[in-house]
Amino acid sequence: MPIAEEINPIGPRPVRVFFAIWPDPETQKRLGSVVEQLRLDALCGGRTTKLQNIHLTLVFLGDVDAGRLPALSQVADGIRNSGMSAFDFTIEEIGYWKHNHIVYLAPRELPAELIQLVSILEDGVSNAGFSVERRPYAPHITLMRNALCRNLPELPAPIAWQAREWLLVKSEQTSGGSVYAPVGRWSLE
Ligand code: 2AM
Repeated sequence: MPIAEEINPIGPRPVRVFFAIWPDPETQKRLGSVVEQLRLDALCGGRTTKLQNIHLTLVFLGDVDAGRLPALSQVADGIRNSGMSAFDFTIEEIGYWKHNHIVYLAPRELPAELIQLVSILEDGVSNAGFSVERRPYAPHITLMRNALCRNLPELPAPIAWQAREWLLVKSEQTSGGSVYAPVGRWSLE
């Protein structure tokens, strides 16, 4: 029997985690109201993201051992101490990915600060020994899952988002869908 299992009979406990930014309650409402405004449930069917779950993922880590969470927080502490800037951006696009049946919102233009934060986070976590998916970053806010859409209308109006902090979030899959819980938060200056 491997030594690790003798010490901890339960073995490593994987938790699914990701770094993300979360909208403030007003922005959250505006983003969520797009579903109703555009009648997306009638148009595409599928499952609407709960208001409190609306977010923009920065870096997805997937399953990591729970004992490694402090190492992830340390990476984020180091980045915060190097003074990352707060930034504003605008959500102007709505789209549909056929391959995974997701309806999403996205910014048309990516602020330099967002790109910088993602790239510093990716470098930080991979230097700390975590594996990060190196596929091109496609920032998006998932609005609906299991959707089947043909043509989508345009977004009625742009939605402004002021990013002032970023979070490390734990994701649990339950029968009622994903439940997200923040593990840590770091402010942007
Ligand atoms: P999604 O909404 O497009 O599924 C929690 O699952 C967050 O991580 C979601 O924003 C999810 O994006 C994103 N995510 C899940 N799997 C991912 C992967 N393999 N690569 C990048 N992001 C992923």
